[in-house]
Amino acid sequence: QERQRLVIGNWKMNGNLADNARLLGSVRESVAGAGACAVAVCVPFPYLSQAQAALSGSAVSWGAQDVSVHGSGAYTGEVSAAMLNDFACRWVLVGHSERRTYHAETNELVAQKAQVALNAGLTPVVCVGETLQQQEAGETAQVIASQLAPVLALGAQAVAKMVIAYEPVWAIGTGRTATPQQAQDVHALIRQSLSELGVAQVQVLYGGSVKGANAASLFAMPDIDGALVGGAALVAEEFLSIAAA
Ligand code: G2H
Repeated sequence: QERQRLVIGNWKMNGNLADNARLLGSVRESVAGAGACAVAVCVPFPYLSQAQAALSGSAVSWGAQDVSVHGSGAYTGEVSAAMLNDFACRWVLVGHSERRTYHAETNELVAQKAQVALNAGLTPVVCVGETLQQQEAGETAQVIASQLAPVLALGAQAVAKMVIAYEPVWAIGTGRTATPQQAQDVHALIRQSLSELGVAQVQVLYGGSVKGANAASLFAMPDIDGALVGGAALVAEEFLSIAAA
């Protein structure tokens, strides 16, 4: 059984009501008929309602960029999985490198967030990736393995419902994409650990300066099932050309 292709836009902390309306409108319109590739956008929390209104009934799904491990209560600034469900989110990113770097998210916390998302019926997109330093030190495989370990420990049933995104930190927003082969090598490693757990259908996305011009060559790799797109997801033409690829 083939894994479905998937392209998710990660808007990060960008957007405003007016720009979002245009972007969501273009994406909705252009993705209307497409079927080979699923398309989604992960927007800032305040715009979930706008995304829901703009995309309901379309082929495009939406989600958030983070979720709290807590259910409710005195956690100022946090957003719960139940709140994401109130806006009919399908996806939530967990462990994006920017969360790991600027908010000190650990591998264990990221796994916890993935579990909390699953418990709420959301699909967690678990992000992993090595820094430039780690890559230069030849530590890529080891870093990915430690990031994945607590996630895989959640068990095959849980992992089968996730999406994994490989995003080398050195390629994020830098314009420096991993070569298709570099990305494929890491995707193969990830695929291998998923196979060892007995899960075959998990989609593994690549992220890091994906754009219209490099998407096709990345997607030609056997273990790259789609992309998590940052900067290029803010430009309708670019985002749509990635989805078309
Ligand atoms: C990686 C990616 C999206 P960009 O962070 O998650 O961003 O495509 O801008 O490198």
